[in-house]
Amino acid sequence: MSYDRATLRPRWLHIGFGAFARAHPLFVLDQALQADASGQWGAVVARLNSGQDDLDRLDQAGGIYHVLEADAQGLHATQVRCVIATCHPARDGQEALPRIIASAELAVISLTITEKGYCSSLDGLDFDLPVIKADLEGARAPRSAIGVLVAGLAQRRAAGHGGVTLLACDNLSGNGRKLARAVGDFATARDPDLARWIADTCRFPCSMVDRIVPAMTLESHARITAHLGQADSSAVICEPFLQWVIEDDFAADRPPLSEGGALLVTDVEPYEEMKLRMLNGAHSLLALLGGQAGLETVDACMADPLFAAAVERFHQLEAAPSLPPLPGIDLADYSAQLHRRFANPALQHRTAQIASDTSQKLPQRILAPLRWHLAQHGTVPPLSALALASWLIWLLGTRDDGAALPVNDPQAEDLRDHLAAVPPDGDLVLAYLARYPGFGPDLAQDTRLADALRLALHRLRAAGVRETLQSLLSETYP
Ligand code: NAI
Ligand code: CS2
Repeated sequence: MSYDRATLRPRWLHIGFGAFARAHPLFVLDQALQADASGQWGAVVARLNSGQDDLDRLDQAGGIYHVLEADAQGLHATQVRCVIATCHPARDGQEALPRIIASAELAVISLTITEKGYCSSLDGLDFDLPVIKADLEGARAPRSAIGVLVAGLAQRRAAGHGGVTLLACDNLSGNGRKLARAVGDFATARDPDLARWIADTCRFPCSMVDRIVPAMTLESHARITAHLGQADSSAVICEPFLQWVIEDDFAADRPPLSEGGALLVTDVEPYEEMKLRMLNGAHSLLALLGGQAGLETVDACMADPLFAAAVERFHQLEAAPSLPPLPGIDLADYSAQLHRRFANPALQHRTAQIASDTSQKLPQRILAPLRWHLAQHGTVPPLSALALASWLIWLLGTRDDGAALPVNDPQAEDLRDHLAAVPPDGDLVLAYLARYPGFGPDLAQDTRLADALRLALHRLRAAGVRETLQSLLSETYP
């Protein structure tokens, strides 16, 4: 049912108005409002560093945009109308976002700021990051999402308003807890009383978010224009599937998210781990190995029996065994559904996109299940080892056919410098284990992992991805 936009109030702030935000949290909010708009849950959307143009274009379109679900049958368009204002610090001033966070009406802040936006190491806020150092020095207005949140929450407390719900929607294990920790660490460094107020009054529910939303391209914009009969520069194309499982832990009013299709539960972790290890783990496997083999999209990988078989084996023998049972969910069915979703030819989801920020993705996707295998069986799952070795090859720079690999990662420069310092007869794997922080102290010193990575690297370099997969898939597991 349509709702009256004029009645909406700025009650929900979304930080990180990228492709995913449009097709997932804001889409769900719009669906929720269609079911029940009595809570007046209007959204303000923001970006922090780049993308001011995106917000200007959304303003020009009156805050309304389309989400186009795509599959082999074609496109299905839905209008999203819940955005009532936009905010960008470069356009509206550095004080604008903290002011919105401090406003009495605001109740929810959701975030899709990518994994690196949480500015966290394996152990809380990463105080070594230049942006965090500068934000904490306080000589200028904060630029990191964490710094902006804390500045806004400080103003909110000073204004005497209650706490808000900070809803993390990025692909991280325990995303709400990570956000709470980063915000808490930052606030503690600024003002321990503020940190206590945040811990006492704000809530940071974890959430599992799922919908494949590839980055937009000129071709996808042209498809949308042809379909709608007009351009919509804020529109996105995504898959029809959508899942959002949210920990039912809100500070004050809760928007009617169940009515929008979200599932509210007491414990999100089993859903999160299932999705991160099965979907995202397989995505990273395909992105790294497929990209190294020269395959440009996920559906092209799935159309290749070798890669499809690798995903099946990865699901069955590497990801699924590491997961606790989840009542009502059959992991074999979930795997089959993922096969179909990955094979969607209408998405053109690029392996290079998924391979970006791999340093931020490996811990929750590949290394957590790998740790489980080491602890339970003392073995390193071979496809996971291959994915890790492939990323080392990405860092070294060339695909199997000699073309350059398009690395886009916040830790790439540091890792590459470190790898470049290894002499020709030196041990690249040891340098990789010692330098990439995602391994953590336990894995960095694990000789079983070092051996498995040396073997995987040797196979990939000597035979390339295809031949390595072929022989690996004919072997039985250790
Ligand atoms: P995008 O590139 O379209 O948007 C990224 C957003 O994050 C932008 O608003 C950008 O300004 C912001 N951002 C980037 N780095 C930041 C930083 N250091 N600090 C603060 N903000 C920063 O990407 P997209 O597709 O919207 O994905 C964003 C995140 O959403 C992903 O990293 C993932 O965690 C989550 N997600 C994405 C899915 C997808 O299929 N695209 C599905 C499930 C989750
Ligand atoms: C992908 C995810 O880019 C990536 O790293 O694995 O964004 C994936 O598309 C989503 O998590 C699907 O929900």
